[in-house]
Amino acid sequence: MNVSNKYPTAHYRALDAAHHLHPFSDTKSLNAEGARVIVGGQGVWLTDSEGNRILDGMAGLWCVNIGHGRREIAEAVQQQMSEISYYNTFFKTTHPPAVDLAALLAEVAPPHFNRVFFTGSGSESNDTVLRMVRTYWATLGKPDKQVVIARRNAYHGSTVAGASLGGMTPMHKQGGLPIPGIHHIAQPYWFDDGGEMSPEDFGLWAAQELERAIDAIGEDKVAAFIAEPIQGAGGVIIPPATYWPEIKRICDEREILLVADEVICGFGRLGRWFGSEYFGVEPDLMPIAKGLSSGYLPIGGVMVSDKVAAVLMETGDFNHGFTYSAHPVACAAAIANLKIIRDEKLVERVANDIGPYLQKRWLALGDHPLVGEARMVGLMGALELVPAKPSRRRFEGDGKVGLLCRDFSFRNGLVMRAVRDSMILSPPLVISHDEADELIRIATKTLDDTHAELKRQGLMG
Ligand code: PXG
Repeated sequence: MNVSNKYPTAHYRALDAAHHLHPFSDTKSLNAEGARVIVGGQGVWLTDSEGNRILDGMAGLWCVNIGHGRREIAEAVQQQMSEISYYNTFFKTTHPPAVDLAALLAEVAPPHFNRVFFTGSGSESNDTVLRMVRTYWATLGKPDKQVVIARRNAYHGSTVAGASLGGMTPMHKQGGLPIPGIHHIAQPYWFDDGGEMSPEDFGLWAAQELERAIDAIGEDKVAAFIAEPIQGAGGVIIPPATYWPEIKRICDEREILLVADEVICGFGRLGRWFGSEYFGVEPDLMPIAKGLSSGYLPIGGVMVSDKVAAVLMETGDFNHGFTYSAHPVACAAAIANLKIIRDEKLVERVANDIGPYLQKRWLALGDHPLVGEARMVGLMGALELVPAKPSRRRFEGDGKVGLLCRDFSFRNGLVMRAVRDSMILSPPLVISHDEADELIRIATKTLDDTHAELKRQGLMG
Protein backbone atom coordinates (compact mmCIF):
# COMPACT_ATOMS: atom_id res chain seq x y z
CA MET A 1 0.00 0.00 0.00
CA ASN A 2 1.31 3.42 -0.88
CA VAL A 3 0.94 5.37 2.33
CA SER A 4 2.21 8.91 2.74
CA ASN A 5 3.10 8.97 6.38
CA LYS A 6 6.03 11.29 6.29
CA TYR A 7 6.11 12.41 9.90
CA PRO A 8 5.56 10.80 13.28
CA THR A 9 2.05 10.77 14.72
CA ALA A 10 2.95 13.42 17.29
CA HIS A 11 3.72 15.90 14.53
CA TYR A 12 0.25 15.59 13.00
CA ARG A 13 -1.44 15.62 16.41
CA ALA A 14 0.32 18.80 17.48
CA LEU A 15 -0.48 20.71 14.29
CA ASP A 16 -4.02 19.35 14.27
CA ALA A 17 -4.55 20.58 17.83
CA ALA A 18 -3.07 23.97 16.98
CA HIS A 19 -4.96 24.68 13.77
CA HIS A 20 -7.84 22.33 13.03
CA LEU A 21 -11.36 22.60 14.43
CA HIS A 22 -13.09 19.23 14.02
CA PRO A 23 -16.79 18.76 13.23
CA PHE A 24 -19.09 17.54 16.02
CA SER A 25 -16.19 17.56 18.50
CA ASP A 26 -15.28 18.90 21.90
CA THR A 27 -12.07 20.54 20.73
CA LYS A 28 -10.52 20.92 24.16
CA SER A 29 -10.85 17.28 25.13
CA LEU A 30 -9.95 16.06 21.64
CA ASN A 31 -6.75 18.09 21.71
CA ALA A 32 -5.86 16.74 25.12
CA GLU A 33 -6.21 13.19 23.80
CA GLY A 34 -4.88 13.70 20.26
CA ALA A 35 -6.70 12.76 17.07
CA ARG A 36 -6.28 9.37 15.43
CA VAL A 37 -4.35 9.89 12.20
CA ILE A 38 -5.55 7.82 9.24
CA VAL A 39 -3.00 7.60 6.45
CA GLY A 40 -4.20 4.87 4.10
CA GLY A 41 -7.17 2.82 2.94
CA GLN A 42 -7.67 -0.24 0.75
CA GLY A 43 -10.98 -2.05 0.38
CA VAL A 44 -12.50 -2.30 3.88
CA TRP A 45 -9.16 -1.66 5.61
CA LEU A 46 -7.76 1.56 7.03
CA THR A 47 -4.18 2.14 8.14
CA ASP A 48 -3.32 4.62 10.87
CA SER A 49 -0.08 6.50 11.39
CA GLU A 50 1.09 3.90 13.88
CA GLY A 51 0.79 1.20 11.23
CA ASN A 52 -2.35 -0.40 12.72
CA ARG A 53 -4.85 -2.00 10.33
CA ILE A 54 -8.45 -1.22 11.23
CA LEU A 55 -11.56 -2.70 9.59
CA ASP A 56 -13.72 0.23 8.50
CA GLY A 57 -17.11 -0.91 9.75
CA MET A 58 -18.60 2.54 9.03
CA ALA A 59 -17.48 2.91 5.39
CA GLY A 60 -15.90 6.22 6.33
CA LEU A 61 -19.01 8.09 7.41
CA TRP A 62 -21.64 5.82 5.81
CA CYS A 63 -20.33 6.64 2.36
CA VAL A 64 -17.44 4.55 0.99
CA ASN A 65 -19.76 1.96 -0.57
CA ILE A 66 -17.21 0.65 -3.10
CA GLY A 67 -14.40 0.50 -0.53
CA HIS A 68 -11.23 2.55 -0.25
CA GLY A 69 -8.48 2.99 -2.81
CA ARG A 70 -10.23 2.22 -6.10
CA ARG A 71 -7.90 3.06 -8.96
CA GLU A 72 -10.81 3.53 -11.42
CA ILE A 73 -11.99 6.60 -9.52
CA ALA A 74 -8.52 8.10 -9.37
CA GLU A 75 -8.15 7.61 -13.12
CA ALA A 76 -11.57 9.07 -13.95
CA VAL A 77 -10.80 12.11 -11.81
CA GLN A 78 -7.39 12.63 -13.34
CA GLN A 79 -8.82 12.30 -16.84
CA GLN A 80 -11.60 14.82 -16.13
CA MET A 81 -9.20 17.28 -14.52
CA SER A 82 -7.05 17.24 -17.62
CA GLU A 83 -10.08 18.00 -19.82
CA ILE A 84 -12.01 20.62 -17.85
CA SER A 85 -11.54 20.77 -14.10
CA TYR A 86 -14.20 23.35 -13.37
CA TYR A 87 -17.03 24.99 -15.13
CA ASN A 88 -20.47 25.94 -13.83
CA THR A 89 -23.89 24.85 -14.97
CA PHE A 90 -25.54 28.23 -14.49
CA PHE A 91 -26.19 30.61 -17.40
CA LYS A 92 -27.33 28.20 -20.12
CA THR A 93 -24.26 25.97 -19.84
CA THR A 94 -23.69 22.29 -19.26
CA HIS A 95 -20.81 19.81 -19.62
CA PRO A 96 -20.45 16.09 -20.40
CA PRO A 97 -19.91 14.80 -16.82
CA ALA A 98 -23.06 16.58 -15.58
CA VAL A 99 -25.10 15.21 -18.45
CA ASP A 100 -23.73 11.69 -18.19
CA LEU A 101 -24.22 11.54 -14.42
CA ALA A 102 -27.79 12.89 -14.63
CA ALA A 103 -28.65 10.31 -17.28
CA LEU A 104 -27.03 7.49 -15.31
CA LEU A 105 -28.97 8.47 -12.19
CA ALA A 106 -32.23 8.42 -14.18
CA GLU A 107 -31.27 4.92 -15.30
CA VAL A 108 -30.71 3.51 -11.80
CA ALA A 109 -33.53 5.39 -10.03
CA PRO A 110 -37.15 4.20 -9.98
CA PRO A 111 -38.92 4.94 -13.31
CA HIS A 112 -40.72 8.07 -12.09
CA PHE A 113 -37.38 9.80 -11.35
CA ASN A 114 -35.84 11.30 -14.47
CA ARG A 115 -34.23 14.50 -13.23
CA VAL A 116 -31.62 15.59 -10.71
CA PHE A 117 -30.56 18.92 -9.20
CA PHE A 118 -26.89 18.74 -8.18
CA THR A 119 -25.40 20.02 -4.91
CA GLY A 120 -22.14 19.59 -3.04
CA SER A 121 -23.39 17.62 -0.03
CA GLY A 122 -26.33 16.01 1.71
CA SER A 123 -26.95 19.16 3.74
CA GLU A 124 -27.12 21.30 0.62
CA SER A 125 -29.48 18.72 -0.85
CA ASN A 126 -31.87 19.18 2.05
CA ASP A 127 -31.64 22.96 1.85
CA THR A 128 -32.61 22.48 -1.77
CA VAL A 129 -35.50 20.23 -0.75
CA LEU A 130 -36.89 22.87 1.59
CA ARG A 131 -36.89 25.55 -1.09
CA MET A 132 -38.10 23.15 -3.76
CA VAL A 133 -41.18 21.86 -1.92
CA ARG A 134 -42.26 25.39 -1.01
CA THR A 135 -41.66 26.58 -4.56
CA TYR A 136 -43.66 23.61 -5.86
CA TRP A 137 -46.75 24.59 -3.89
CA ALA A 138 -46.34 28.30 -4.59
CA THR A 139 -46.24 27.50 -8.31
CA LEU A 140 -49.49 25.57 -7.91
CA GLY A 141 -51.06 28.67 -6.33
CA LYS A 142 -50.81 27.37 -2.76
CA PRO A 143 -48.12 29.56 -1.18
CA ASP A 144 -49.42 28.82 2.33
CA LYS A 145 -48.28 25.22 2.08
CA GLN A 146 -44.94 25.89 3.78
CA VAL A 147 -44.57 23.58 6.75
CA VAL A 148 -42.32 20.56 6.47
CA ILE A 149 -43.00 17.74 8.90
CA ALA A 150 -39.90 15.84 10.00
CA ARG A 151 -39.06 13.50 12.86
CA ARG A 152 -37.34 13.82 16.19
CA ASN A 153 -33.85 12.29 16.21
CA ALA A 154 -33.70 12.45 12.40
CA TYR A 155 -30.48 13.61 10.73
CA HIS A 156 -30.76 15.75 7.60
CA GLY A 157 -27.51 17.70 7.71
CA SER A 158 -25.69 20.48 9.47
CA THR A 159 -26.58 23.61 7.51
CA VAL A 160 -29.30 25.83 8.98
CA ALA A 161 -32.08 24.14 7.01
CA GLY A 162 -30.55 20.67 7.29
CA ALA A 163 -30.17 20.89 11.06
CA SER A 164 -33.65 22.39 11.39
CA LEU A 165 -35.21 19.55 9.41
CA GLY A 166 -33.18 17.16 11.52
CA GLY A 167 -34.50 16.37 14.95
CA MET A 168 -31.28 16.43 16.97
CA THR A 169 -31.86 18.40 20.16
CA PRO A 170 -28.15 19.10 20.83
CA MET A 171 -27.91 20.66 17.35
CA HIS A 172 -31.03 22.77 17.86
CA LYS A 173 -29.57 24.12 21.09
CA GLN A 174 -26.70 25.79 19.24
CA GLY A 175 -27.46 28.69 16.92
CA GLY A 176 -31.15 29.19 17.54
CA LEU A 177 -32.65 26.31 15.57
CA PRO A 178 -34.95 25.08 14.21
CA ILE A 179 -36.00 27.81 11.81
CA PRO A 180 -39.75 28.45 11.61
CA GLY A 181 -41.94 26.21 9.48
CA ILE A 182 -40.52 22.86 10.56
CA HIS A 183 -42.60 20.53 12.73
CA HIS A 184 -41.18 17.39 14.35
CA ILE A 185 -43.14 14.24 15.13
CA ALA A 186 -42.24 10.93 16.81
CA GLN A 187 -39.63 8.58 15.41
CA PRO A 188 -40.46 4.89 14.85
CA TYR A 189 -37.92 3.70 17.45
CA TRP A 190 -39.66 0.82 19.15
CA PHE A 191 -36.72 -0.26 21.30
CA ASP A 192 -36.51 3.04 23.17
CA ASP A 193 -39.95 4.56 22.72
CA GLY A 194 -42.30 1.61 22.19
CA GLY A 195 -43.30 1.19 25.84
CA GLU A 196 -45.75 -1.66 26.30
CA MET A 197 -46.93 -1.60 22.68
CA SER A 198 -46.04 -4.39 20.25
CA PRO A 199 -43.64 -3.25 17.50
CA GLU A 200 -46.51 -3.52 14.97
CA ASP A 201 -48.89 -1.36 17.01
CA PHE A 202 -46.14 1.11 17.77
CA GLY A 203 -45.22 1.36 14.06
CA LEU A 204 -48.84 2.23 13.23
CA TRP A 205 -49.03 4.73 16.07
CA ALA A 206 -45.79 6.46 15.01
CA ALA A 207 -46.95 6.67 11.38
CA GLN A 208 -50.33 8.04 12.42
CA GLU A 209 -48.51 10.84 14.24
CA LEU A 210 -48.05 12.23 10.72
CA GLU A 211 -51.78 12.20 10.11
CA ARG A 212 -52.46 13.85 13.45
CA ALA A 213 -49.81 16.52 12.74
CA ILE A 214 -51.31 17.27 9.32
CA ASP A 215 -54.73 17.70 10.92
CA ALA A 216 -53.37 19.88 13.73
CA ILE A 217 -51.39 22.17 11.42
CA GLY A 218 -53.97 22.11 8.60
CA GLU A 219 -53.41 20.26 5.34
CA ASP A 220 -53.51 23.59 3.50
CA LYS A 221 -50.34 24.61 5.38
CA VAL A 222 -48.27 21.44 5.04
CA ALA A 223 -45.84 21.13 2.14
CA ALA A 224 -44.08 17.84 2.78
CA PHE A 225 -43.00 15.05 5.08
CA ILE A 226 -39.28 14.18 5.12
CA ALA A 227 -37.81 10.97 6.53
CA GLU A 228 -34.85 8.66 6.18
CA PRO A 229 -36.02 5.16 5.13
CA ILE A 230 -33.89 3.92 8.05
CA GLN A 231 -32.56 6.59 10.41
CA GLY A 232 -28.78 6.44 10.25
CA ALA A 233 -27.09 8.91 12.58
CA GLY A 234 -30.07 8.57 14.94
CA GLY A 235 -28.99 4.98 15.61
CA VAL A 236 -29.88 2.73 12.64
CA ILE A 237 -33.52 2.80 13.56
CA ILE A 238 -35.33 0.21 11.45
CA PRO A 239 -39.04 1.00 11.63
CA PRO A 240 -41.51 -1.76 12.49
CA ALA A 241 -42.95 -3.45 9.38
CA THR A 242 -46.23 -1.56 9.78
CA TYR A 243 -44.64 1.91 9.61
CA TRP A 244 -43.86 2.64 5.97
CA PRO A 245 -47.07 1.13 4.52
CA GLU A 246 -49.06 3.37 6.85
CA ILE A 247 -46.98 6.44 5.90
CA LYS A 248 -47.63 5.56 2.27
CA ARG A 249 -51.38 5.35 2.91
CA ILE A 250 -51.37 8.76 4.59
CA CYS A 251 -49.30 10.40 1.85
CA ASP A 252 -51.57 8.89 -0.82
CA GLU A 253 -54.64 10.30 0.90
CA ARG A 254 -53.26 13.72 1.76
CA GLU A 255 -52.03 16.49 -0.47
CA ILE A 256 -48.41 16.60 0.71
CA LEU A 257 -45.10 15.68 -0.86
CA LEU A 258 -43.06 12.76 0.46
CA VAL A 259 -39.30 13.27 0.68
CA ALA A 260 -37.13 10.18 1.28
CA ASP A 261 -33.71 11.27 2.49
CA GLU A 262 -31.56 8.69 0.70
CA VAL A 263 -28.21 10.18 1.72
CA ILE A 264 -27.29 7.02 3.66
CA CYS A 265 -29.81 4.45 2.41
CA GLY A 266 -29.22 5.15 -1.28
CA PHE A 267 -26.77 3.40 -3.60
CA GLY A 268 -27.04 -0.15 -2.39
CA ARG A 269 -26.88 0.11 1.40
CA LEU A 270 -30.22 -1.72 1.83
CA GLY A 271 -29.79 -4.08 -1.13
CA ARG A 272 -31.76 -1.79 -3.47
CA TRP A 273 -30.52 1.22 -5.37
CA PHE A 274 -32.63 3.36 -3.02
CA GLY A 275 -33.83 2.62 0.49
CA SER A 276 -37.38 3.70 -0.28
CA GLU A 277 -37.54 0.85 -2.82
CA TYR A 278 -36.77 -1.60 -0.02
CA PHE A 279 -39.83 -0.32 1.85
CA GLY A 280 -42.00 -0.11 -1.28
CA VAL A 281 -42.67 3.63 -1.08
CA GLU A 282 -42.58 6.07 -3.99
CA PRO A 283 -41.27 9.42 -2.81
CA ASP A 284 -41.65 12.68 -4.70
CA LEU A 285 -38.10 13.85 -3.96
CA MET A 286 -34.93 12.02 -2.92
CA PRO A 287 -31.97 13.96 -1.53
CA ILE A 288 -28.76 12.00 -2.22
CA ALA A 289 -25.02 12.31 -1.45
CA LYS A 290 -22.45 10.00 0.25
CA GLY A 291 -22.71 6.73 -1.77
CA LEU A 292 -23.30 8.78 -4.93
CA SER A 293 -19.52 9.18 -5.15
CA SER A 294 -18.64 6.71 -2.38
CA GLY A 295 -17.16 9.79 -0.73
CA TYR A 296 -14.27 10.02 -3.19
CA LEU A 297 -15.24 13.63 -3.88
CA PRO A 298 -18.00 15.74 -2.32
CA ILE A 299 -21.18 15.71 -4.37
CA GLY A 300 -24.89 15.48 -3.64
CA GLY A 301 -28.18 16.12 -5.35
CA VAL A 302 -31.94 15.95 -5.24
CA MET A 303 -33.66 13.40 -7.44
CA VAL A 304 -36.86 15.02 -8.68
CA SER A 305 -39.90 12.94 -9.67
CA ASP A 306 -41.79 13.61 -12.89
CA LYS A 307 -44.73 14.99 -10.88
CA VAL A 308 -42.60 17.63 -9.15
CA ALA A 309 -40.50 18.35 -12.23
CA ALA A 310 -43.63 19.09 -14.27
CA VAL A 311 -44.59 21.83 -11.81
CA LEU A 312 -41.07 23.24 -11.50
CA MET A 313 -41.05 23.60 -15.29
CA GLU A 314 -43.84 26.16 -14.80
CA THR A 315 -42.04 28.06 -12.00
CA GLY A 316 -39.77 30.07 -14.26
CA ASP A 317 -36.38 30.70 -12.66
CA PHE A 318 -35.66 28.53 -9.60
CA ASN A 319 -33.35 30.98 -7.86
CA HIS A 320 -31.13 28.44 -6.20
CA GLY A 321 -27.79 26.76 -6.91
CA PHE A 322 -24.21 26.35 -5.81
CA THR A 323 -20.85 27.17 -7.37
CA TYR A 324 -20.13 23.47 -7.18
CA SER A 325 -23.51 22.19 -8.42
CA ALA A 326 -22.47 19.45 -10.88
CA HIS A 327 -18.76 20.02 -10.34
CA PRO A 328 -17.26 18.22 -13.35
CA VAL A 329 -14.56 16.33 -11.45
CA ALA A 330 -16.97 15.28 -8.69
CA CYS A 331 -19.41 14.15 -11.41
CA ALA A 332 -16.64 12.11 -13.05
CA ALA A 333 -15.92 10.42 -9.72
CA ALA A 334 -19.63 9.72 -9.22
CA ILE A 335 -20.01 8.26 -12.71
CA ALA A 336 -17.05 5.92 -12.20
CA ASN A 337 -18.46 4.98 -8.79
CA LEU A 338 -21.97 4.23 -10.10
CA LYS A 339 -20.50 2.13 -12.90
CA ILE A 340 -18.59 0.07 -10.33
CA ILE A 341 -21.77 -0.40 -8.25
CA ARG A 342 -23.73 -1.37 -11.38
CA ASP A 343 -21.13 -3.51 -13.18
CA GLU A 344 -19.93 -5.34 -10.07
CA LYS A 345 -23.58 -5.89 -9.09
CA LEU A 346 -22.96 -4.57 -5.58
CA VAL A 347 -26.65 -3.86 -4.99
CA GLU A 348 -27.57 -7.46 -5.86
CA ARG A 349 -24.63 -8.66 -3.77
CA VAL A 350 -26.02 -6.87 -0.70
CA ALA A 351 -29.52 -8.23 -1.36
CA ASN A 352 -28.60 -11.86 -2.04
CA ASP A 353 -25.11 -12.63 -0.85
CA ILE A 354 -23.09 -10.60 1.63
CA GLY A 355 -26.19 -8.94 3.13
CA PRO A 356 -27.86 -12.19 4.26
CA TYR A 357 -24.45 -13.61 5.24
CA LEU A 358 -23.49 -10.75 7.56
CA GLN A 359 -27.06 -10.31 8.84
CA LYS A 360 -27.19 -13.91 10.06
CA ARG A 361 -23.95 -13.55 12.00
CA TRP A 362 -24.77 -10.03 13.27
CA LEU A 363 -28.23 -11.06 14.51
CA ALA A 364 -26.58 -13.93 16.41
CA LEU A 365 -24.77 -11.26 18.49
CA GLY A 366 -28.22 -10.67 19.98
CA ASP A 367 -27.50 -13.73 22.17
CA HIS A 368 -24.67 -11.89 23.93
CA PRO A 369 -25.55 -10.99 27.55
CA LEU A 370 -24.86 -7.30 26.84
CA VAL A 371 -27.06 -7.08 23.72
CA GLY A 372 -30.76 -6.32 24.13
CA GLU A 373 -31.45 -6.28 20.39
CA ALA A 374 -29.44 -6.91 17.23
CA ARG A 375 -30.92 -5.66 13.95
CA MET A 376 -29.72 -5.25 10.39
CA VAL A 377 -31.16 -4.53 6.95
CA GLY A 378 -28.85 -4.74 3.95
CA LEU A 379 -25.49 -3.75 5.39
CA MET A 380 -26.78 -1.35 8.01
CA GLY A 381 -27.05 -2.63 11.55
CA ALA A 382 -27.20 -1.84 15.26
CA LEU A 383 -26.74 -3.52 18.62
CA GLU A 384 -28.58 -2.18 21.66
CA LEU A 385 -26.46 -2.47 24.80
CA VAL A 386 -28.45 -3.06 27.99
CA PRO A 387 -27.59 -3.97 31.59
CA ALA A 388 -30.21 -6.70 32.03
CA LYS A 389 -32.01 -8.42 29.18
CA PRO A 390 -34.73 -9.03 28.20
CA SER A 391 -35.63 -5.65 29.73
CA ARG A 392 -35.13 -2.66 27.39
CA ARG A 393 -34.00 -0.55 30.34
CA ARG A 394 -30.86 1.49 29.56
CA PHE A 395 -27.60 2.00 31.43
CA GLU A 396 -27.25 5.16 33.47
CA GLY A 397 -24.82 7.70 32.09
CA ASP A 398 -26.28 8.74 28.77
CA GLY A 399 -24.09 6.92 26.27
CA LYS A 400 -20.99 6.27 28.37
CA VAL A 401 -21.27 2.51 27.81
CA GLY A 402 -21.51 3.02 24.06
CA LEU A 403 -18.31 5.08 24.12
CA LEU A 404 -16.56 2.45 26.23
CA CYS A 405 -17.57 -0.21 23.71
CA ARG A 406 -16.51 1.97 20.79
CA ASP A 407 -13.07 2.48 22.32
CA PHE A 408 -12.63 -1.29 22.81
CA SER A 409 -13.74 -1.79 19.21
CA PHE A 410 -11.12 0.60 17.86
CA ARG A 411 -8.44 -0.99 20.01
CA ASN A 412 -9.46 -4.41 18.70
CA GLY A 413 -9.26 -3.20 15.11
CA LEU A 414 -12.85 -2.42 14.08
CA VAL A 415 -14.53 0.94 13.52
CA MET A 416 -18.01 0.77 15.04
CA ARG A 417 -19.80 3.96 15.93
CA ALA A 418 -21.67 4.54 19.18
CA VAL A 419 -24.97 6.41 19.16
CA ARG A 420 -25.85 6.68 22.83
CA ASP A 421 -25.64 3.00 23.89
CA SER A 422 -26.35 1.63 20.42
CA MET A 423 -23.41 0.25 18.43
CA ILE A 424 -23.72 1.04 14.75
CA LEU A 425 -22.37 -0.76 11.69
CA SER A 426 -22.38 0.20 8.01
CA PRO A 427 -19.40 -1.39 6.23
CA PRO A 428 -18.40 -0.97 2.57
CA LEU A 429 -20.60 -3.04 0.23
CA VAL A 430 -17.52 -4.85 -1.12
CA ILE A 431 -16.77 -6.56 2.21
CA SER A 432 -15.89 -10.24 1.58
CA HIS A 433 -17.17 -13.22 3.53
CA ASP A 434 -13.78 -13.63 5.22
CA GLU A 435 -13.75 -9.96 6.18
CA ALA A 436 -17.31 -10.28 7.50
CA ASP A 437 -16.12 -13.21 9.65
CA GLU A 438 -13.25 -11.07 10.92
CA LEU A 439 -15.68 -8.23 11.65
CA ILE A 440 -17.88 -10.55 13.73
CA ARG A 441 -14.86 -11.97 15.54
CA ILE A 442 -13.73 -8.47 16.57
CA ALA A 443 -17.26 -7.34 17.43
CA THR A 444 -17.68 -10.40 19.67
CA LYS A 445 -14.38 -9.77 21.43
CA THR A 446 -15.39 -6.12 21.83
CA LEU A 447 -18.70 -7.08 23.45
CA ASP A 448 -16.85 -9.52 25.74
CA ASP A 449 -14.31 -6.84 26.72
CA THR A 450 -17.05 -4.29 27.39
CA HIS A 451 -19.13 -6.80 29.34
CA ALA A 452 -16.15 -7.78 31.51
CA GLU A 453 -15.36 -4.14 32.25
CA LEU A 454 -18.99 -3.34 33.11
CA LYS A 455 -19.14 -6.35 35.40
CA ARG A 456 -15.91 -5.20 37.06
CA GLN A 457 -17.53 -1.82 37.63
CA GLY A 458 -20.69 -3.50 38.98
CA LEU A 459 -22.89 -2.04 36.27
CA MET A 460 -24.41 -5.22 34.82
CA GLY A 461 -27.70 -6.61 36.06
N1 PXG B 1 -29.07 13.30 5.31
C1 PXG B 1 -28.72 12.18 5.96
C2 PXG B 1 -29.70 11.07 6.11
C3 PXG B 1 -27.42 12.06 6.46
O1 PXG B 1 -27.07 10.94 7.11
C4 PXG B 1 -26.96 14.28 5.63
C5 PXG B 1 -28.24 14.32 5.14
C6 PXG B 1 -26.05 15.44 5.40
O2 PXG B 1 -25.06 15.15 4.50
P1 PXG B 1 -23.67 15.97 4.49
O3 PXG B 1 -23.03 15.48 3.23
O4 PXG B 1 -24.00 17.39 4.42
O5 PXG B 1 -22.95 15.60 5.75
C7 PXG B 1 -26.51 13.12 6.28
C8 PXG B 1 -25.11 13.06 6.81
C9 PXG B 1 -23.00 10.58 12.00
C10 PXG B 1 -23.01 11.53 10.86
O6 PXG B 1 -22.48 10.96 13.04
C11 PXG B 1 -23.89 11.34 9.82
C12 PXG B 1 -23.91 12.25 8.77
C13 PXG B 1 -23.04 13.32 8.77
C14 PXG B 1 -22.17 13.51 9.82
C15 PXG B 1 -22.15 12.63 10.89
O7 PXG B 1 -23.51 9.47 11.87
N2 PXG B 1 -24.85 12.08 7.77
